[in-house]
Amino acid sequence: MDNKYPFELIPLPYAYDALEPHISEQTLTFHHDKHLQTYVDNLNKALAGNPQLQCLPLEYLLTHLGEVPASDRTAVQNNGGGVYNHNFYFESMTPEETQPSELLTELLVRDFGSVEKFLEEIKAAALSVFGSGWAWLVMTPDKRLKIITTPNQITPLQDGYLPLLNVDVWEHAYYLDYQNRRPDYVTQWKSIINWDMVSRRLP
Ligand code: MN3
Repeated sequence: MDNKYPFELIPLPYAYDALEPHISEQTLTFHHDKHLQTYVDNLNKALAGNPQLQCLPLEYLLTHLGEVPASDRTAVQNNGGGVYNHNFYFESMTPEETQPSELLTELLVRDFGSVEKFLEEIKAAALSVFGSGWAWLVMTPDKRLKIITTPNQITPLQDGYLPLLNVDVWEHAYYLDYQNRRPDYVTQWKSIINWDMVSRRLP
């Protein structure tokens, strides 16, 4: 995801109805075509008056927010984070059957006890997010796997983590399908994780 200004809406890597019954066509259509499009448009607006930032990849902008003029910094954080987090989320799901690679399995067992235990822990983290935010599997600078949460559109990049997997727990990610039942949404999400993608993100 080293895309630059002007940012464009990256198409979903599967059909809008591909994740049914876990996530409906209606939810994915609104989430991708409306919510993500708005982040893309507002990120472009924030960068339009800053030509010195327009050649920089999104990851660079998010980890060097001090280089963004103060008047546009919050807009770049919120909308740049929104673009990064959503592209990462949509790519982290698949209708295909996938399994963690041998290496990823080994690391999950080492740091959580088992793949099952990891899934329980990331679900608990997702349920613990108060208000809008994300739960993540990340790799720390000393190469441990760790579960973290971030509020709003903060990314783990800003804390020096390598993101491996995320789940969106903003209400717009599940309300049409599950209303207030975030636990049911996260349970269903666990069965559509794109483990091939997560495995490929390991360094
Ligand atoms: Mn979202």
